Amino acid sequence: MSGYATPPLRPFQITFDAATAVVDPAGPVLTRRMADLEGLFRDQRAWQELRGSEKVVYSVHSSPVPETPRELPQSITTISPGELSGELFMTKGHQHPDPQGEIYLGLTGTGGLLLFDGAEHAWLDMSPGTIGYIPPGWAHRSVNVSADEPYRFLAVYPGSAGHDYQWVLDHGMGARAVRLGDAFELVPYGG
Ligand code: PAN
Ligand code: ZN
Repeated sequence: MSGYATPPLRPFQITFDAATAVVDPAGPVLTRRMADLEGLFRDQRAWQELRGSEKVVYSVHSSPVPETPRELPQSITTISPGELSGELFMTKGHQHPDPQGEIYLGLTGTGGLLLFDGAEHAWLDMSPGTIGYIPPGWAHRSVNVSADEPYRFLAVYPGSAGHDYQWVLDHGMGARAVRLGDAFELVPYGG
């Protein structure tokens, strides 16, 4: 299977391999490279230079549960270790147009969940076994804070929530995660 299943769904089991992110049965797989991350990194000149890079910044493996009302889709995201002018590799980030909660479960590596409600930002450290709760109305972006290991997590979200990427381009995320020696720091979004 390589797409979403058609409701009504029968009960079924989904296995996933935390070491590879392979989901079985498989739904859609998304791969994000630099070219897909336009307008998101602070250093736009450095982004322009790397926009043709084949390097995968992150991938998203979904199960076949569709993004339709009353269903509960899931996906596994893997963010490569890396940075652009110090800014750590991250997902695009989005807001759910129909505000509803979502949970993330850390699987491998170490990362962070950056949340922004338009006024205030919050940061949750994520590692294997951590559940990060995203309340309704908080835009969210994930960041790999490790210098050498992929960060991988499971997301479970309401099928009717939708995904608004323009919101982050318009409002930012309140902060950015940048490398600081062996660690990282959060700096103001525009800084
Ligand atoms: C996650 C994200 C996934 C990729 O499944 O969609 O981590 O991040 P972007 O969608 O911001 O590129 C989720 O939050 N779903 O709602
Ligand atoms: Zn989401």
